[in-house]
Amino acid sequence: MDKNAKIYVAGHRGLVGSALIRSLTQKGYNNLITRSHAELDLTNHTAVKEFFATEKPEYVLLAAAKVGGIYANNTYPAEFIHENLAIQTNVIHQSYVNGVKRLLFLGSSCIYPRDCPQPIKEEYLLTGPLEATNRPYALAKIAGIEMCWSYNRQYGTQFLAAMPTNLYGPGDNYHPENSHVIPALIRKFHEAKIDNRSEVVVWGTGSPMREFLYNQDMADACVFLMQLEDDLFSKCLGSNDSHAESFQPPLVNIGSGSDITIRELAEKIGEVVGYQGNISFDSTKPDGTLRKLMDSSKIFNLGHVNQFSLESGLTNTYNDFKSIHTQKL
Ligand code: GFB
Repeated sequence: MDKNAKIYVAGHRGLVGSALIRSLTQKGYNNLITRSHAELDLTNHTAVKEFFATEKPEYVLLAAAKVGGIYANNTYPAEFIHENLAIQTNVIHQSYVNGVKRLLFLGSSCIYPRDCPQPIKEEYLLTGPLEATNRPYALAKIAGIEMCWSYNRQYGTQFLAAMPTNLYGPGDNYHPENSHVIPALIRKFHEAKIDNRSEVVVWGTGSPMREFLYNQDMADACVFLMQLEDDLFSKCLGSNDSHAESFQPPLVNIGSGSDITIRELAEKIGEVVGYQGNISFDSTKPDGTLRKLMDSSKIFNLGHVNQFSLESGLTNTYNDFKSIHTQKL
């Protein structure tokens, strides 16, 4: 990508999108296009069509999505499938119509079957039933991957899907119910510390395992992929042969390479926040998938290296939480 290339970051105010802007700016890209939700509703076909026809971006990073944790996915399934299908259909199709050179479509590790062998390789896609709590979201994202694949096959586009593991970091959503586990627990532990409460209740049994990646590492990995030389980028696009014996979707996993239990995570967050009380578990709340550690060797073998440990990432995120949210609580 040329430093002056016109790059559209969809979802630039989100957890990944905001980190993408930082990463691209830091690497010298100076022609970034953004639109807030109020300026451009990506579920509106006509608005997206007009935006692409006017702006003609050369590269697209599709980080706009309806996202949330286990409770939000389970409670608003219609919104998760409808909004995600609409956003990605409009952006991917208009990217094709307007000759976008490369597009990166972001999803999530929940696209993989619930009971996958671990660590999860890209080719395990569509090999088994999905986890029920986030199936509508996962199916929308799988449709997006298939759309990238189909357009590459029929139109010769260069559309790649990147599937991050569970993400966290500054700029996250700290809502008590709709958020993911890290921002939710940061808030719970912080409030318990401030109120001198002796117990924090963590959802589920504490035994599920999760792999976590800091949002800046995710953004740097995305920019790394977009900057690959043509031959390496083409390899990431997998196989365009629909009759190929090996199943190779245009898919790259982006993870940290290790996972921990929710119990261990809660203890770590308690330490970062400086909470002295007890931790208990509410097993009436869903656990979700028991384990979803991804095999990220594809991107690691290309030379990408993550920079942030879980400890340093959690500390940065807690500082972000305090700076932005303490006043409002
Ligand atoms: O982060 P989370 O909602 O995402 O939950 P998933 C991870 C684990 O943390 C689950 C437990 O086992 C939860 O039961 N947990 C414990 C909590 N306490 C809390 C809490 O206070 N809040 C939350 N949210 N969880 C999401 C999917 O699944 O992962 C999305 O729903 C997406 O579609 C995302 O794929 C990456 O890993 O279970």
